[in-house]
Amino acid sequence: MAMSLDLFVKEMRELMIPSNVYIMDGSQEEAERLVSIAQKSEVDGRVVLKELNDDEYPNSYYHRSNPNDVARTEHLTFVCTVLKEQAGPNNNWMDPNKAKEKMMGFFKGAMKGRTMYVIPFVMGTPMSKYAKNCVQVTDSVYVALSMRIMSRVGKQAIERIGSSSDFFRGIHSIGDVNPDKRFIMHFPQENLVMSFGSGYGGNALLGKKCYSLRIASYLGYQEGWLAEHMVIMGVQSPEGKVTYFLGAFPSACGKTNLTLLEPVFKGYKIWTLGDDIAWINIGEGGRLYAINPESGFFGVASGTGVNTNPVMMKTLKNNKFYPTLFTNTAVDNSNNTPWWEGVSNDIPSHLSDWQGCKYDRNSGKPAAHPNSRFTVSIYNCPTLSPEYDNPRGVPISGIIFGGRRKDTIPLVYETKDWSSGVFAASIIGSETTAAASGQLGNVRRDPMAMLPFCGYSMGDYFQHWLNIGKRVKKPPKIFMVNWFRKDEDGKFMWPGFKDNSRVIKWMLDRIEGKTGVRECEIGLFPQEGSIDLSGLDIKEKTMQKLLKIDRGEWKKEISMIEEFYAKFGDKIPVDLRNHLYALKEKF
Ligand code: OXD
Ligand code: MN
Repeated sequence: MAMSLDLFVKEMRELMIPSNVYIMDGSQEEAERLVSIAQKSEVDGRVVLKELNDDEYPNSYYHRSNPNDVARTEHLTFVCTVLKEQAGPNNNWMDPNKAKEKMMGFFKGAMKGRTMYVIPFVMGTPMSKYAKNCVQVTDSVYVALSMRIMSRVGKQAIERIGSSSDFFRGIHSIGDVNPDKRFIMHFPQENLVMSFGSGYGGNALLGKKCYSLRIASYLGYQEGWLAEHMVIMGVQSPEGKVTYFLGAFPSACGKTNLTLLEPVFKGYKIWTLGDDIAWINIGEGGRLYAINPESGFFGVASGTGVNTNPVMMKTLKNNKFYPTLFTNTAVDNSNNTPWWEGVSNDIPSHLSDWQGCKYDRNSGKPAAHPNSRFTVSIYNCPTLSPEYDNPRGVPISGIIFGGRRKDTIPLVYETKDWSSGVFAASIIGSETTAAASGQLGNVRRDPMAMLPFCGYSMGDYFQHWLNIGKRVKKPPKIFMVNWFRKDEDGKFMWPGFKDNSRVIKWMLDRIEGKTGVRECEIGLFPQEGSIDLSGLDIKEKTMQKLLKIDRGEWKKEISMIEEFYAKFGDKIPVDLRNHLYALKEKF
C-alpha cells in the first residue's frame, strides 16, 4: 500500500476524524507551545504535564499515567506477517487482514474532539545512509513531545520524505486507555505499526521498540544488517585510543548505567553513543559499524542516583534541550522535584507517590513506580561521543552480552569465535523485571536480549546472525557477562556499577592482545589476576566463586536451553545445534 505523506495524513484524518490536524516542524517554539497545551489538557482526569522546579531540574515536566498503563504489554503485542511461521514462536501472531480489521474498528472516529499530531521523523542522523524516514500520527501530546526527544522530528524528515511513499507509518491513538482495547500490531511486510489504547513509551513511541527493533530487525533480515537491543559506547584508553563496544542486556539490567559509566581507572573514559538500540551494518573495510537510531534516553528512573549513575544525574540537570519528561516518579512537594527510590537516601517527608497520593512510608511499597522513567535528549549527556552524529557510525571491536542471573553464569568470559558467540547469545537467560508487565524474578530465555523485540522468527534471526559473521572481515570479539551473581546469603558478589569498568578494561586488553585466557567448558576465561582489582576490597575466594562453573547448575541450564530450542523445531541453525550438543557432552 504505497502512499505519499499527504495521502497518509488525509486517510488518517478521514479514519479518526480529529477536530484538528497539526504537522510537527520540530522547532523550539513548537515544543514550548505543545508543553503549554499539555499543561492545560487532561487525559482521564490527570493533567498531562506539570512543570517541575526549574532550578533543580531545568526545563522538566512531570507526567502521571493511568495506573493500568505503566509498562510494555507483550501479551497485547503482535507481529502480523502473511504466514504465521514468519513471525515465529517468539511472537504473538495475527493474520494481517484480521488485525487491520480489528484495529480499524478501534481507530474509527477515535480522535473526535482531539488534535491529531502528525510526527514526521528520522531514525538515525539525517545525513546517514543508514537513517530511515518515518511518520507517526497520535492524539497524545505527551507522545508527540516524547517523540521529539527520542528522534529527529520535523523539517528534515519532511524534506527527506518529499513526495516518496517509502517511509514507515505508525498509527497511534491512546483511545480511552482501556487495557481491554489495547493492541500493538506490527506489519513488518508493510512497514506499518498500529497501536491503540496505551501511552506508555514502548507501546506508543512507535519509533522506538516498534519500529527501530521489531520492524527494523525484519528490514535488516531482508537487507543484510542488524537492528539490535544494544548500547553503543566508546572506551578511551590513557593513550587516547577509543575502542567501540556494543552491549545487549534484557530490560532493566543496567544498560543505561553501562553506557554512561565513569571508569574507576585514571586515564580511561567512556563515551556514550546509545543506551538502547543499535543499527549495525557492514561498512568500510568489511567491518561492523553501528549507529544509534534514537536521539534520547527513555531510562528507568528508579535506582538512578549519584552513586549508581552520576553522569545520568548530570544529564537530567543539563538544560540544553527542551523539554525533559519524568513519568510515574514520586514528587517531593516541599520543592516540587521528581523523586524516586535511589535518588537520595532519605525519603522526603512531603512526598506524593506515583499515583498522586500522600506517600505512606510504612506501606512497604515504593513511592515511585519501579518502571518510572525519564525521557531526556542525548544531547544533554556530558559524555556524548563526538562520533555520535557520524553518519557512517562507529567501528565495533567488541560485543558484550549479559543477563541478570543470581547463579550459573560467571562474571565474564569470552567466546571462542563469532559462531560460539552467537550460540552464547542465543541462550541468554535473565530474571524478569518491571519493564514489562507480568511476573517478576523468573528466568526466561532472552536471546540477544531480543526476545520481545525480534520482528520475525528467531530461528531465522539466529541464522541471519551467523550469516553476518561470515560476511564480516574482522568480527568483533564476543563477551558474556553477569553482574548479578549472588552468594549463599543472597548478596550480590560483584559490586557492579562503576566497578564494571574493571571487566571492560579486561576486554580491552583482550582486544589488544595484552592478556591471555584459560579455556573452560563454556569459553575463554580471564587468567588469574588479569582483571584489575586494584583499590577494590574483594576476596580472592569471591572472585573464584564469581567465575565458577557449577556442573549441577549447568546441567539444569542445558535442559532449559534444550526446552527453549525445542520451541523452534528445525528452525534452529545446525551450527547452534552442534554447539549445544558439544556443550552437553562436557557436562
Ligand atoms: C526499554 C525496555 O524500555 O527494554 O528500553 O523495556
Ligand atoms: Mn530496552
